[in-house]
Amino acid sequence: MFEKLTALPPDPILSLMGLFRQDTRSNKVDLGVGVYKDEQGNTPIMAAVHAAETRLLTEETTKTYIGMAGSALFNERIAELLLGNDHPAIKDKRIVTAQTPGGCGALRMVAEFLHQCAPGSTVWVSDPTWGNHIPLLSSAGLQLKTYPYYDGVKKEIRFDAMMSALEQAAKGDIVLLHGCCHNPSGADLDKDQWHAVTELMLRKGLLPFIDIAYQGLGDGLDEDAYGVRYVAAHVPEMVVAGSCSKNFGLYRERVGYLVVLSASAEQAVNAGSQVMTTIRAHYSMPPSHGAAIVETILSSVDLKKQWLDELNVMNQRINGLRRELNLALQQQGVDQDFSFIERQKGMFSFLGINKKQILRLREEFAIYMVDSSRVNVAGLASGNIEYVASSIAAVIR
Ligand code: PLP
Ligand code: TYF
Repeated sequence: MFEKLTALPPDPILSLMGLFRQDTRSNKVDLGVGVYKDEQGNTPIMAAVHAAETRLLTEETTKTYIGMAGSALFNERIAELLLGNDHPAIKDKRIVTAQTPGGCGALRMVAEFLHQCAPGSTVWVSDPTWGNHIPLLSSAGLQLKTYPYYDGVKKEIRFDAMMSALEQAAKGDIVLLHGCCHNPSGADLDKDQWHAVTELMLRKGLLPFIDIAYQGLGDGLDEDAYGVRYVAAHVPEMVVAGSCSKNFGLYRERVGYLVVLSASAEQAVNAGSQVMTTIRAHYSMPPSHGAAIVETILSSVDLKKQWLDELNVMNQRINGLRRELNLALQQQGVDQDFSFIERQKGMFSFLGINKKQILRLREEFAIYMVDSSRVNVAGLASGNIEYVASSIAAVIR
């Protein structure tokens, strides 16, 4: 059965991680995979996570199965973190939340659920979008179309072109939006743009699908959730796929969640039963440990404060590195304007350099980034920023 198989291309981001690991040069810099790094280049376990784990170790009493939706307390706390405590969608019991294996698990379960509701529906994704969106959504049977999003020359959102494309969408089509910290461009919708796209989706009967994997790593937890909260307050139905990988640093524990907003509490009950059936058909129940950590942190005043402080340090470090990289490039006397790096949000920006220059950075300077020129800003540090800036200057001259 397997003898006719051919090898498929690897995930370009994860395979770059492997190349970086094999590189023995001591000055190597990893700007590839989107994980947060501290000044020393480590991705540490957050202190609040460690403290919550210690509590769990002594207080956890059973390892029996949890249900298909995961932990009810996790689901309640995470919905509050996403939407805010007093959101009408929560008060009106119009949402169903389920703990999932990472944001990827949430994306796939939402896609399966949507395919179950309306087989073969069309999802509009931004051009460009995160590479994994394509297999995660299309493998569930959804059709993909793209709307223009990022202008690589002007370094800004192509908002008019995006709106014109979405005007062509048919009633019932799905629109995938990044809640904040757009991966890969770092260019986010502003408030007026969120209002306008919400109005368009309402008017045309489109279903909003928001992927939020970086809440708290842009401007702050509430600021980064502006779009999700606004859309949820104005539309009858929407779906959300969220991740705790970055903002809790729980990557390998696989913690995420999905939210389905329905038009009424009665419809939410039915939607919930459909979501659980979907989950049952795939993995039955999510892993517990990571979500138990999140729920412990969000249920404790002191652990929550500790986590918020740590998250603030992370987002301030990223925003500081954005300013420093722009400044360091200016000091190299480059002709290009890199001020867009300062305006963009989250871990990623496109440097806007070509493949040859990217390869030269990797081979000659041991600086790694994905082929699109997307860099993970969090991979910079005061110890390497001059080196990175001078190397970029060398290859773009
Ligand atoms: N969505 C986006 C845009 C991402 O960048 C990520 C990245 O890690 C995810 C979803 C899902 O992440 P995970 O499955 O690791 O929680
Ligand atoms: O875009 C990134 O770098 C992160 C991490 O298959 C990631 O979102 C990359 C590839 C992948 C899963 C996660």
